[in-house]
Amino acid sequence: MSDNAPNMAQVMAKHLAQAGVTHAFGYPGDPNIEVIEQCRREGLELVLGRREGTCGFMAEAYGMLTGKPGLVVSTLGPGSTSLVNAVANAHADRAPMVAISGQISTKLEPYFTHQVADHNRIYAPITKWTTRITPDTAGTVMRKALRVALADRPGPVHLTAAANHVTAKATDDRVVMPPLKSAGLPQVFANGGLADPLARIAAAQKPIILTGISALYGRATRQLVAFAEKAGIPVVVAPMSKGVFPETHPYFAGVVDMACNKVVWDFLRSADLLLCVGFDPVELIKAWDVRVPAIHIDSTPNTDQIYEAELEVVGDIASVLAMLTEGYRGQAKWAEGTVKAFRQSLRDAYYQGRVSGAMNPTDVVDAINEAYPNGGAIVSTDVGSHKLLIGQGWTATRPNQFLMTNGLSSMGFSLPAAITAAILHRDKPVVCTVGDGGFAMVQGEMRLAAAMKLNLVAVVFCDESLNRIEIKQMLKQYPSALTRIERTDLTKLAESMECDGAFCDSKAGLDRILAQAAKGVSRPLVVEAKIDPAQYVSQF
Ligand SMILES: Cc1ncc(C[n+]2csc(CCOP(=O)(O)OP(=O)(O)O)c2C)c(N)n1
Ligand SMILES: [Mg+2]
Repeated sequence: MSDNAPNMAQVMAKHLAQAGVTHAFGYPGDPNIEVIEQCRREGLELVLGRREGTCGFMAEAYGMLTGKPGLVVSTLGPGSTSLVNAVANAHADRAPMVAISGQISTKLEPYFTHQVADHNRIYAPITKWTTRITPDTAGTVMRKALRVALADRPGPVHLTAAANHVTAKATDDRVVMPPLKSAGLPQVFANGGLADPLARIAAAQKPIILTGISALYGRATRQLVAFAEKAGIPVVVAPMSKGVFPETHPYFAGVVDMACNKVVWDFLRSADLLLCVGFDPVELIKAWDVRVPAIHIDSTPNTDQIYEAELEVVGDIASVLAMLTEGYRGQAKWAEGTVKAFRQSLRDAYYQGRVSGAMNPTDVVDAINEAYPNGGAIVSTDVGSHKLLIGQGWTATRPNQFLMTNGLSSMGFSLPAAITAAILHRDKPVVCTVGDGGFAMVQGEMRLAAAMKLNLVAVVFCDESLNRIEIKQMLKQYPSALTRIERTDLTKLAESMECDGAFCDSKAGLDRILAQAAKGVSRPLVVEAKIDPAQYVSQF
């Protein structure tokens, strides 16, 4: 170790910068200021969310959109415990993340009580890897952290950096990048029967593709489209991966487990072979109830066993699909018209239950589709009744233009995720859709959006209800309990945070607001969209 050897925080920041990480989302406290400073010196843009939990969602969305680890930095004790929800969310959503928390100095940690929490016990169950980083392990731990966070399936790693270690000279200071992408020839696993996926597909009359986040994160869109077109197979998409297959494509066949889910499940049940292409069962809201033979095509083996697959083709999903397309010799399995008729039946179900004279939830989704046609915005959604609707109703045309949590499904995700999208894509409009409950959890972040001058529109589905749960109380004929939420005047709230605000209670009113907003906003805009939630009941 030479005199000018870097300190531990420098080694950490250098690894992150070399891995292509461009932003650090975080909240400060004594023991992490050295990490923050070294990230700054490495050229990372620092983003101060208003609490660690939302900083974590911002980092999660960074991982989703870029495929690089989202970096979030917290202090010890209350900072690290505040971050837990977002790290757990990234874990279930398979988003690559490096979360770094400070800690009291090592000589106090074993017995001291003030602000000391045992990170290992808190984070181990909700990360792919949790460890301490020390000056004599810094390079190796960072290399492993990056590799683990990015390896399939991706997810979060949590590192604890003690106050006395961050400034100490690192003895393990080599900065070496591990491979950050997957490659390699696929392996085929079969238990008797046909071990040739092409022969198995050839034997099927009505195969359907069910795709999901592993295909999205595996950047397999081009190959997926080519295969669906050549083999003439309809594609059903899992919610978080919306856009992995263009929803304007003649072979698009809906989103599973969102609004009108019965229609989509019945369609899947009508297949004689399912091709599960990067479909991650973490997205299933209900138990799997499809007794159709399946082929699992994924970057990881079918270790979940949520569905039975007679054949597994495991490898880089894009490469597997390219090989299948190359080798496919048959006719198109489905006529485009049949898929179109199915889409129409899904559409009809989607519009059921409208209340005339009121603004229905589908009106809000229609207004967004019309104001930003052809997938002309990056859209995020929160969790609740509105999510199930957006999940089915927003027309996503490209990958990485849609942000949703459907693994852990934590409320409060949408706004911080939209902020990340707006930071990364300043040229594109970003529309955050969110319920009034979820918005109330994180609305303080609008101040950050204003400070960063983001081109962001938050459309709040205002029904004075935690509707998704209130509906379930109604179905049990229970009274609403803990599910009514008082109205907030969102225009006043927005203005107090250097944003613009607008109120509407009709589709025409919302159309006017969004037509203007779609041209670009000089300040972030909060739209209080007062809806009648009655329509939701007929869709779920
Ligand atoms: C952090 C968190 N707490 C509670 C829940 C359970 N939950 C799911 S949806 C929902 C209601 C959401 O209400 P709102 O944001 O107003 O959306 P709406 O259902 O009304 O569209 C609740 C409480 C959750 N998913 N996440
Ligand atoms: Mg609500």
